[in-house]
Amino acid sequence: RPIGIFDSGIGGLTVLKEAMRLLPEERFVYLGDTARVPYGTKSPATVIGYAEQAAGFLVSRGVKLLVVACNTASAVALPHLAACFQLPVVGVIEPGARQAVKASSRGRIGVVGTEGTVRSMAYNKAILRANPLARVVSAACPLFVPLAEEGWAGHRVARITAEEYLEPLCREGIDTLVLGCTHYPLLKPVLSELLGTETVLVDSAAATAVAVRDLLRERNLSCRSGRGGVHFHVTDLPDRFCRVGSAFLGAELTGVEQVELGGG
Ligand code: DGN
Repeated sequence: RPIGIFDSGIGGLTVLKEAMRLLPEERFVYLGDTARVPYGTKSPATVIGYAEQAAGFLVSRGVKLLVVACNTASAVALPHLAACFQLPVVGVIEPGARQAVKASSRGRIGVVGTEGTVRSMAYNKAILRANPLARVVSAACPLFVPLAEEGWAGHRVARITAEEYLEPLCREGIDTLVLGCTHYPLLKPVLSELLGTETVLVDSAAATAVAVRDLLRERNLSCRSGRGGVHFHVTDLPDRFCRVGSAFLGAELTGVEQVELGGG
């Protein structure tokens, strides 16, 4: 059976990329809710409703495990999804938070994400659960999303934007920065140039792929001899998803199917 993975749009492809790299024998079903993106600016109630429908679609495809690749959806909807569906559910927050605690030398951890993720304090709480002595500062960086989608992650506009957003975190003397949004791994070069080598960048996408592998092993759900592969679904026309998404996945996107999610 395949692994189900959803996001509000193309961003979750950064999580899929890491998961496919780590688990090449597994099959994946990906859903990008492109008709309703962004989730990052919406209220928790709205995001919970969207996430339930997205998860329901994947569960109806017979997936064995659900990956909530969207940070915003993970931040507000994870307990609801785990209660609604009878299968293991992995979000991106917990793995990213644990990785940050491990990587941090002085426990001064910065978190960047969408407005919804930052407002939820989900990373702050998860980090403090793993290290009650940590000091967490967070900042919403909404402009990083369109910059990454525009292919401007390496542009000077991205550098100036990052300087503005990260200035308060730098003032706090962070030693670790969690990239708490699916789009931010694309800005890694700009961010590491800005923060210098002493600040560790934690990529929630990569940490989540490891958590998925560990959970599959633990539950005896790993596929040992498959040929892998992925089937893509979107809720709006596939054109933009294919064009913009290939930079996120690092591969061509083909055979993308448009679907409708029930419940409106
Ligand atoms: N996928 C979203 C996240 O990781 O929070 C970013 C895109 C969005 O919905 N704004």
